[in-house]
Amino acid sequence: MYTQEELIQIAGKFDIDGEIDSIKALGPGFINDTLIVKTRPSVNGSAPKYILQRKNHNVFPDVPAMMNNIEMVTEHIKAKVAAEGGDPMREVLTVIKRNPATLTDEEKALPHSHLYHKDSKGNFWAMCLFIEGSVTYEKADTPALCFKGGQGIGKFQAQLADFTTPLAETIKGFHNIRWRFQQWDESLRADAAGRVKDLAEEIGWIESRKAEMLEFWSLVENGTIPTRVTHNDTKISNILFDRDGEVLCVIDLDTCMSSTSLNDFGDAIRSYTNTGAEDDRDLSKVSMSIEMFKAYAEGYLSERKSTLTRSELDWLAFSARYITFEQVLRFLMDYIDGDKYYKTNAPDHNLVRTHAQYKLLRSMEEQYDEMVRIIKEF
Ligand code: GN1
Ligand code: MG
Repeated sequence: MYTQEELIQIAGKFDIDGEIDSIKALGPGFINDTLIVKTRPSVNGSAPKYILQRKNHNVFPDVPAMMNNIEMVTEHIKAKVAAEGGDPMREVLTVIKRNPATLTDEEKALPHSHLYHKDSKGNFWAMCLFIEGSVTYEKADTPALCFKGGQGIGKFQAQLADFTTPLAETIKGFHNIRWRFQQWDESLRADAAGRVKDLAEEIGWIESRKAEMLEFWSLVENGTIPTRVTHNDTKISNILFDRDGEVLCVIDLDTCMSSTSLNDFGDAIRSYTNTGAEDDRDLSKVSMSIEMFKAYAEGYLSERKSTLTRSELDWLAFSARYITFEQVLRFLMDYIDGDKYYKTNAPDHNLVRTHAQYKLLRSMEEQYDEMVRIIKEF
């Protein structure tokens, strides 16, 4: 826990305009701590706000390299937006750098030290500009919103299609199911929280799908499915919309790195189309809305149809099952590990998430033929 004074001191390490008024928690992130920094109105009346984040260095072992990824990617998109006559301060995140006056000689010698602050407790902080008039959703309430979200992710991928500088891998094997199964075997063996004995059914859900998931991933490994710069965490709450429902920009770029574009599609379907919550205790509420699937796919393909390869199009519908399966595995694995990765609000929170995501996966499996048909239609 940090006091308001400590937070003000941390925020002061960054190059912000104006005097800090308050710093408060924002949003339900599972990994980082996110805060909003408000400033007092200046003489010209402006009072910019900032997003201050404590980056979770247990999850992201190299925060400086991650911040460098984010800086490079956002600069690339900024140039694109500006060239197209858009507003580079609203249509892409703006990384706020360190106030140069606060950088010590020791810090200056470290890589990318202008992009983060490491405090006396050993925690890492980074800042970006808050975009005024932006809204986020935890759940898509209309097909129109799904369509826009699909367009937004499609556009984001398109803006980065010609980005060729290698990006650091911020989390090893993030959406690599072969690696996840290695971690899984390790978790089962360790049984750190003594929970494995009660999880025979859930473990069966994972093991029974292992072969089909690895089969899909081997197509990425052998290059049949290409690798591109992707976001890797495209849940609906990671998009900022304006008040008219238009996409402003994609946020939470911590996992932006090289992977298959299919993961972005699959993860979006996992979150946009869920008729319930990701951690719904009432499983009767959870299912995949085919209407929302159709709307998202249409929006996404309106931006990407001509640039995706045959193999990407062929596996697009399956990617939703792949990522949802991976999420079931990750929540269950964290439950088995004793809740080390995701923030939880109850002792069984990760198990509740596991069940809810499994219900969603089942719903996708049941509607799979229809999903494939819809993609073909587009
Ligand atoms: C995490 O960072 P956040 O809270 O948007 C997680 C995603 C999961 C998601 C589940 C770095 O997303 O991979 O899909 O929770 N991010 C990381 O809601 O693990
Ligand atoms: Mg994230």
